[in-house]
Amino acid sequence: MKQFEQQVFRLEETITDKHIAYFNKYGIIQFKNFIDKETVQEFIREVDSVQKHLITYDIKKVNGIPLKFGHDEYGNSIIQRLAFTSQYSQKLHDFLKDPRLQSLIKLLGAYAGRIGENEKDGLVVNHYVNTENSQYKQLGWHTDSPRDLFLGSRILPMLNVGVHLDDCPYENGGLRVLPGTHSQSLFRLLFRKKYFIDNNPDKKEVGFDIEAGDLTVHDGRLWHRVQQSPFIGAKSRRRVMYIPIITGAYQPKHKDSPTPFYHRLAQLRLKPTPAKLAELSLPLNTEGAQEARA
Ligand SMILES: O=C(O)CCC(=O)C(=O)O
Ligand SMILES: [Fe+2]
Repeated sequence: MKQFEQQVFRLEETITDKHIAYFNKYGIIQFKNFIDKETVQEFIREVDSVQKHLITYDIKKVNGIPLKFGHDEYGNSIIQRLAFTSQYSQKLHDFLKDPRLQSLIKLLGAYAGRIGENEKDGLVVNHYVNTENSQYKQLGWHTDSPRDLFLGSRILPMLNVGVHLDDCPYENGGLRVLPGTHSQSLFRLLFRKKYFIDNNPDKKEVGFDIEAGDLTVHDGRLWHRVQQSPFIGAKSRRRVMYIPIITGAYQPKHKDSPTPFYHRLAQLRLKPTPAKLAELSLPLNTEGAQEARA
């Protein structure tokens, strides 16, 4: 693996060749202060009101994507993973049109990319907090690419753009990645680690000092995980919005969309033997066949 030289950038109006070169090398890039603190608070309020709406109306899935429910440190119901959040918030919908976000599409190189507001899981909001009843304290090693695995031998690149809504210095846990693994072989993408069940630190992993308002972009093929916070309650809180930037055929989701296999994969905490993966991918193969041929 390439020696990682950690650098932090700023995204003024558009991304630069320097950003692109750094990203191509490591598969991850961090931008400081992408949104200011006031906007962070505004987005937190938006997310809270979307959450309230979904809980009030007892909505468990959005466009086929299951929401993950849990409790905060006061015992209140919270949603620990929201999907398609911008479909419930005009402010978040408008934010996705920010030209600086659009400029990130350049990180896909020759691929024609777009912000997948209505595709994949849409705008995701993850909410990690350590409490007795929290379902979501950490996330095991994975790449974001398994969905594409059996659509053909070529995995389509995608970007996951994280907008961080809480401070999370390295010591608080948070995102850990193996830099450079975005350009690995298909075999390594499948089998470097056990998908989602392996939570062990890797001696080559790197983490970040994140401040609320920072932006991270990682390549979907990069191995990454979320390290649990050593704290409990409010101090362990970590909320991140994820925006998918994708390529390939346009595949919007709608209210009758089926639950895709990669959510079953995460839910089953599957050991990805080739036979199991092939078995699980069957419904997806049918669903995604047109995309693979396109
Ligand atoms: O919370 C994070 O920073 C990463 C989440 C993640 O990797 C995922 O939801 O696929
Ligand atoms: Fe991920």
